[in-house]
Amino acid sequence: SKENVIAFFKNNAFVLFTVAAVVVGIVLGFALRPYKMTYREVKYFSFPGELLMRMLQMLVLPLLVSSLITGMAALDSKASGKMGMRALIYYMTTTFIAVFTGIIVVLIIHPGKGSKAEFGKQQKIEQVSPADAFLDLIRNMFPPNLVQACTQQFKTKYGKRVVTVTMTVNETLFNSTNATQEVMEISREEVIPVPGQVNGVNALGLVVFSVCFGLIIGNMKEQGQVLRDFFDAMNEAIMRLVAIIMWYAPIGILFLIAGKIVEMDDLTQMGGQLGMYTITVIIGLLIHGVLILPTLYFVITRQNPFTFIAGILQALVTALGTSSSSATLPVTFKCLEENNKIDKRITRFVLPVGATINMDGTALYEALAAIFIAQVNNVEMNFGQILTISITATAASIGAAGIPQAGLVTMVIVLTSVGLPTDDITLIIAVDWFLDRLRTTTNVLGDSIGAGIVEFLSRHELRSKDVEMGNSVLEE
Ligand code: DAS
Repeated sequence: SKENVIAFFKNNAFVLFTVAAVVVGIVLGFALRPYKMTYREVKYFSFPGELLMRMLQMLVLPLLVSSLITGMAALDSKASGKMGMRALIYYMTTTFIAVFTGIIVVLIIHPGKGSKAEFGKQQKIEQVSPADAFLDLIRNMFPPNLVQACTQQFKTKYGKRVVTVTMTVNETLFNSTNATQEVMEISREEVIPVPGQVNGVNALGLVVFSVCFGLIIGNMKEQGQVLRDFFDAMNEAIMRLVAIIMWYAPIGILFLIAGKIVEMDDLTQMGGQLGMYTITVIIGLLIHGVLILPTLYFVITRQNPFTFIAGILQALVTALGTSSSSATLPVTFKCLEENNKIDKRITRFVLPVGATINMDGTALYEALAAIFIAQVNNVEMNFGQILTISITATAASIGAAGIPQAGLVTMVIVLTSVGLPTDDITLIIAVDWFLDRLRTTTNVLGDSIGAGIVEFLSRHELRSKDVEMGNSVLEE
């Protein structure tokens, strides 16, 4: 019917605009590079992109809290327990597969080959044990001050670049033995605001709180009704705001990408080891995103994974443009619910948690980068060290906030755990802005496919709940 055609065009117009924005952004960026803009000019030029980041980020906190609370309150504890288990198993399995893929790829390609660098710093660095990293992760699940968890951030600087880190990472670093000293020194350096930078929140702590709170008010009968209605309405209102911001997204993405290309370092730096390293990361992410995750989806659901991916294209492009999985969260919600028709009880529950703790791209990246740095320093990693790297890379990906270049900072945990020099993070900074976008896209893909798989596995619970509530079955 005519309405369908219009709806179809509307949905696809968004995707078309967004993809076109990426292309135009790249072209515009390269066209403007010869003019060698000053720092201030780049800031002015990227302003529309900065605005998009701020708008999306503005929604993340209320969206995360309201969707999780309503999502949990809508399920009984047995059903949510089962779904939670499924989601956690999916997150852990895919993260480990990602780490494993990263390690295999970097060992085979060996991008750090031919390095003559002396490795003299080893003695100076004390090791952070994987236990430290793990304890910090748990510690951050319980923020002592909820208001602070919403606002606290921490900026740090590696070389020329400034990175924002949330409390989650902050505490991990500050509490870990000798890394403390180094990070404190770094944090004292001058901090320059960069475009696209967003405020961090301790999302992990808020997720834990919201899950518990939602479960409680779900069991509170009439007394809890006012709270359930409140968060339900809040969630609905936020999603309407998302719909409006989506119209602005292509413009924002265009300027985010163009601005980044204008200010990036010369590509000649990309030769040699760094170039090989970039290619290795790309190959690893492709294997995970194009091969492993779609296969997993197909094996479990028997549905075409690429139709599913087509539905979330706009979220993937937004991830590419913003390099932040939490800023992308509102778009991921919209794509999965509207295009892929994933049940809201699943998305509300799985997506906020996924965007916070499930980062396949980051996990793959951290393990790969750590081994690359070892290769550059001519250090052979033994099996035990590789095992340590895989554990700390997993913890570091869970602890990393969904904001630009957070993964670069949590690298400190991985490197110190095997006694590699943290200073060498500067070796990979030049390409991180680019690789960050790719791993963020992989992170968002992993979360989305996870939502699809958990929905499929939970179809019986969803259906029986529908019957019990008298809803029209399998419709929402
Ligand atoms: N860019 C982050 C994200 O949003 C994670 C990272 O830096 O690896 O997913």
